[in-house]
Amino acid sequence: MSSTLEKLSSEELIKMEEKHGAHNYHPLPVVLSKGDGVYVWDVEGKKYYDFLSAYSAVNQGHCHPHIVGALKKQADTLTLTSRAFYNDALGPFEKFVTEFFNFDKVLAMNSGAEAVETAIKICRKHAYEKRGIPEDQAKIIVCENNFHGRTTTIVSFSNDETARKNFGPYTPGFIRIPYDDVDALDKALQEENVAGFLVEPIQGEAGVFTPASNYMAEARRLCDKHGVTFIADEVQTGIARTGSLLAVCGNCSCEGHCERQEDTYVRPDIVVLGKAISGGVYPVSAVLADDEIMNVIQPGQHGSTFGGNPLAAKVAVAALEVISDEKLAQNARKMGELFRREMNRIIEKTDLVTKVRGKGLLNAILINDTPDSTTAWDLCMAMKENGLIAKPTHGNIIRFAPPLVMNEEQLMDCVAIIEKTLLAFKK
Ligand code: IF1
Repeated sequence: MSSTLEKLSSEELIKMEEKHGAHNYHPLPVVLSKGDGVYVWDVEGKKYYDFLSAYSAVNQGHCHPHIVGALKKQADTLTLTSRAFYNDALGPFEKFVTEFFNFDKVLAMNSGAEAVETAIKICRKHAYEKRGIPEDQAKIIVCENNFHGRTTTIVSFSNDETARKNFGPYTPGFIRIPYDDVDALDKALQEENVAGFLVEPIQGEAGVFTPASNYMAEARRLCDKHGVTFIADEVQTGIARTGSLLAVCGNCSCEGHCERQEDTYVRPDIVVLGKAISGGVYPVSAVLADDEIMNVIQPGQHGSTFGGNPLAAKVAVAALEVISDEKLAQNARKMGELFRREMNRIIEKTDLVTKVRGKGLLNAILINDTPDSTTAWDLCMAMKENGLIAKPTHGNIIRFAPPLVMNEEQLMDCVAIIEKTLLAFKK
């Protein structure tokens, strides 16, 4: 048995995962052992810019001292009570979060998928008990190319065969429509027993598809017109990633976290949060809603062992304080505009990239090759050699999502690495 003190190489650690771990991922061959702010280091000590941020969970930067400090302090005090009893951390977390996002109530869970499942359950229950939809008949509208997690119910309404094949039988009660298509939404809302519309304000995994600027406002208008619950999945786009506290509204009603980005203020009925609500320090997710909707959940009807535990509560409050105190939404907006300007400048110099799209610091470039080509992967491998790590999503699209604490000098350093890699790349 090798001693845990023995320093294993990247190669040895990759082999160890291959042998002992399920093969449910195909990571880039880099083995990280340290993170600080926008940087990560591999086991051999090579330094990289992190341009994925653990899929937008590390918006506040790796190992942010304020968040890690909150974790350490609470870890020495009380980590888990279960909800069989009260504790002195959950109430203050719930007060902080509901005031931060301007909703009456929050239901804390652990993973993003759990929070999406929670939103689906609340939406269905509210439809039966408050909107008179016959029990077991509720339908929820979702979009083509959605990604909301990997539970059996969630993959039931996915159209990504890799994510859903051979996981049936599938959960019924979902209608799938094209994304960013207001007419298709209006038509689907006229079907019988529609309870909700679940949508990502920007489709992340699908390849950072940014819809028309009025799509969320139109979704709000149509859900109001048909009396349907509007559910925004902000697990990836939320917590300042797109230049606003929440992507759905393009601003937030709580002054100070970000200024108005769109001229309309869109407020969903249910918001789903995860990832960066804890700054990537601890699994925390949450569902926000007002009393009229949230109060359909009564004691014993939903929960989880770790949901809203003291450690999660303290970490999440600290993580959100960082978002506000360091004005990360404003920085994401400014750095994102600079990044897309620079990417468009580079696109003029190479036929390898056809487009850049995104909002705030959630961006992606489209590689001029087929989705089944290895070009995007090979480019990520070349960028890794040049000190920047990112990973393709769906074949020929590379997502770029650095921590929101990135400053202009660091961003321009990353642009130089991307430009150097693209201009030197030979297919
Ligand atoms: C993986 C990407 C995928 C999400 C949205 C809910 C969840 C996610 C909008 C579920 C999770 C993660 C999952 C991770 C890779 C990453 C991801 F889009 F961010 F890149 F897969 F699509 N809603 N996204 O993006 O949250 O249960 O994971 O906490 O599964 O490979 P989770």
